[in-house]
Amino acid sequence: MIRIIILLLISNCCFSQSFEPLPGENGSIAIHKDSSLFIDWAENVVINRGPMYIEDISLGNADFGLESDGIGIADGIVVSLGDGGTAVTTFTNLVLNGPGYDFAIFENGYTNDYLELAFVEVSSDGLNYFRFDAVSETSTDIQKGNADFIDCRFVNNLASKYRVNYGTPFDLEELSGIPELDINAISHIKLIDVVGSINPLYGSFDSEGTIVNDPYPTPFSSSGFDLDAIGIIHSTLALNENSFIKSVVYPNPSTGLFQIDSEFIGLFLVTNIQGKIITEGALLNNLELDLSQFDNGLYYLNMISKGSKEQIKLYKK
Ligand SMILES: [Ca+2]
Ligand SMILES: [Ca+2]
Ligand SMILES: [Ca+2]
Repeated sequence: MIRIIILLLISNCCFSQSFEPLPGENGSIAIHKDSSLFIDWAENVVINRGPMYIEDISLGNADFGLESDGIGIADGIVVSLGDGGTAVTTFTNLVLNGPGYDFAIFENGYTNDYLELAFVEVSSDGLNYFRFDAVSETSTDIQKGNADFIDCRFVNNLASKYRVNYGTPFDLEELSGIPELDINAISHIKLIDVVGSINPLYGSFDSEGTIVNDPYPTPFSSSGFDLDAIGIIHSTLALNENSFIKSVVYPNPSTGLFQIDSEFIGLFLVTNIQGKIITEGALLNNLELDLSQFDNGLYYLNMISKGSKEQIKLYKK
C-alpha cells in the first residue's frame, strides 16, 4: 500500500504535462481532417508489418487493414503496423517547409486518450531518413496495457497524439540544417510503431533516452499504430497551382534549368524572395530559364505582356 502511495506521488510530482492539450482546448495543435489547410494527401504507402506481440512471434504479424486504407483523405479506416512495424508513404508533389506546420498524421484512437504511438521520419532521397525529436513524459513505472490511457499533454512529435479525425502536425523547420535532407523536397514520410513495452529489451526510446510507455502487449490482428492518412499542408502542388494558368513550368522544383511554356509574349523577370531582380529578358511563348548559378531556394517568375501578368513560384533545389 505504501509502495502504491509512493508511486502515485512520484507519478504526480515528477512528470510534467509540457505539451499541447486536447482538440478544442486552448493551445491545442490538433487539425481536423476537414481543415482547408490540407491541400493534398499521401498517395502511396508500403507497409512492413511487425509482429502482433514481439515477445511471441509465433502469433504472427499484425494483419488488420490494407495498404490502401492508409492513404487518401482521412476517413477513420486504417491499416495496422504491429509491434515495430513501418509505413513508408510517398507523394507525387513533394512536401516542403512552409510557414508553420507542413503535414499532419491521422490515427484512429476512439477516445481522446486511447493513443497508439509511432515515431516520424522524413527523407528527400528515399535512402537517408531523419527523425523528429520525439518526447514521451508518460511515467515508466507501470506498463500501459490495452485498456489504459495516455494523456496527449505528455507526448510531443509522436504520431498520433490525437483521436480519430484530428491530425497531429509536424513542422519540417525543426529538421533544418541537415546536409543530407532537403526540407523543401520531402519525398518520403516514414512511421515506425513504438513498441510500448517498458522492458528495455523490447521497448522504444524517445530522443531524450526515455522509454516510451504505450499500450502493450496488444496481441491481436490490429496491433500497433493504425495509419489512417497523412494530410499535406505545404507541397509543390501549390507552386504549380494558379487560377488563371497561362504558363506551365517544368520541372519545378528543378536543380537549375526550368522549361517555361507560356502564352505570354512580352517580358519576364525573376526575383528572389527579397524582391531583388536576378535575371530578366524577353519572353516569346517558350523559355529555358537557367538558375543554376543562383542559390537554392524560392524565386518568383513574373511574366508581363500587354494588359496581363502572371507570377509563378520557382523552387531551385
Ligand atoms: Ca514548416
Ligand atoms: Ca505500439
Ligand atoms: Ca484511411
